[in-house]
Amino acid sequence: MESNRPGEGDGDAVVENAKPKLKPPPLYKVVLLNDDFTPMEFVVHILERFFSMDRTQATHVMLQVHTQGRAVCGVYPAQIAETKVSQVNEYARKHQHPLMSSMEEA
Ligand code: TYC
Repeated sequence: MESNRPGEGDGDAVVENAKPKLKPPPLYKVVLLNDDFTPMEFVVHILERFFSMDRTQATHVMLQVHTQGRAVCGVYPAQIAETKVSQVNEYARKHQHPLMSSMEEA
């Protein structure tokens, strides 16, 4: 409540509007890298399993990596991108393929 007593008003106080402080969280691209050894079918499986692509999309992205050296599999907030990269790299390692993914700011 405002006080009505003399001397307790806010006089000519100017209240600046505070700048909104919350920036949207940065997003990261998960990038799949080409190599000479990982079977194409395994890469398609990775894209279906970890990036929820259907076979047509997954084949397209796999061929993009194969011909251009790399392709973006998805764009996510930092923690999700980190998890995708770990899952892909660990899964490939477990199956003894050199396939690698990495992340970079979008
Ligand atoms: N270049 C691989 C081959 O010829 C296929 C491949 C595609 C590997 C995409 C990795 O991220 C990759 N078998």
